[in-house]
Amino acid sequence: MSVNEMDHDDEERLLQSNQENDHEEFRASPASKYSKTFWHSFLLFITFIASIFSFVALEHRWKHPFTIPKISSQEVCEHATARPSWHSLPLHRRHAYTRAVQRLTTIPSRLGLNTSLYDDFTYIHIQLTWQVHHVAVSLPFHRYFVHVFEQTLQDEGGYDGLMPYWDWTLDAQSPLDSPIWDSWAGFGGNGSEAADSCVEEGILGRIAKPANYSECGYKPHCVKRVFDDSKQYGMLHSKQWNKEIVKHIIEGSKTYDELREGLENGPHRHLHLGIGGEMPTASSTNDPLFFLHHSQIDRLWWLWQQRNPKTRNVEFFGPTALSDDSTEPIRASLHDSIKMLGLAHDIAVGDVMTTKSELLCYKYKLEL
Ligand SMILES: [Cu+2]
Repeated sequence: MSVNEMDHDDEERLLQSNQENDHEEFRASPASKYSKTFWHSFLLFITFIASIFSFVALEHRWKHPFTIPKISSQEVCEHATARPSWHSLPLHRRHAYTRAVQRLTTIPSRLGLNTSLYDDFTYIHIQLTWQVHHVAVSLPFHRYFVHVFEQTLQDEGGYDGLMPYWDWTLDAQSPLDSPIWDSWAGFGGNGSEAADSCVEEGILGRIAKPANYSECGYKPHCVKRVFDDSKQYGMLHSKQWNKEIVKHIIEGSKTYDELREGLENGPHRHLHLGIGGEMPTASSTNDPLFFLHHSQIDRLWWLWQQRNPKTRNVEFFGPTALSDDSTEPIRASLHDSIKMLGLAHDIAVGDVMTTKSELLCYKYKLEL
């Protein structure tokens, strides 16, 4: 008998005995057979559920490679709180705000960059500059951008208030005396001549490495201000952002595009130009004044909307970033997406047309 034959016989005997055992088992205990089948199916079911979960998790991770904080999402915003005017905040609250901003410069990037969470905002503003300025989406983009900053200040900067706005019309008579320049309860003033226009006081002086990105890419540098005392526009161009000018735009703009254009090329632009230095560039976000300035622009759009909310809360049109390259004019739409490049979720313009929505929940005082 060969070795192979012996193996074959052994195998057959083993198989027979197993089958007998199986039959024995079946005859002896039908319940245990059922319980075995149950456990097999149960295990299969668990494996199936587990694979679905891991697929969903992987898919999510692929789409959102960074930890994106949940942006507040109320079912209905019933009690919107008013964002405060910088001028109305007590000094210690103003200081607390600057401390929270400062904290963001010490927290690692949410985008996975080698720089800070604060730098993320500048990085994104530079990346998107050509898509979000001088086009219809300019106002909704900045509304959402400021909201993401406000949430970040609250969640990671330890700030327990709403985003303040800088109503510069209150300072138009005497721009240099604005409380905004205070070095403890504000953002410091003009750049220092001795330091090549770098701002050395206030929060910008306290930050070890003030800014990491400029229009040219990664470039650690100080933040500059070069106040412009223009003959034509006045100190810091204040003749272009006083109350009369703003009133004229809000009361005179019949359409969204007219308002957007009036604000963006008027007070908005002249404030950036008047402060000078970093402010009139794509990396203007490096100057923390950016967010208070844009909160104010957001407020002016909001005030215009309140004058006819039914129409103006859905009125959105004007040029898009693609208009120039296309033979057919492309119409801006409420479905246009607002990208946040991983800093927060992308949304649609329609999601931020009102500040009392599933996404946003704030208001401003009604008076101009
Ligand atoms: Cu901008």
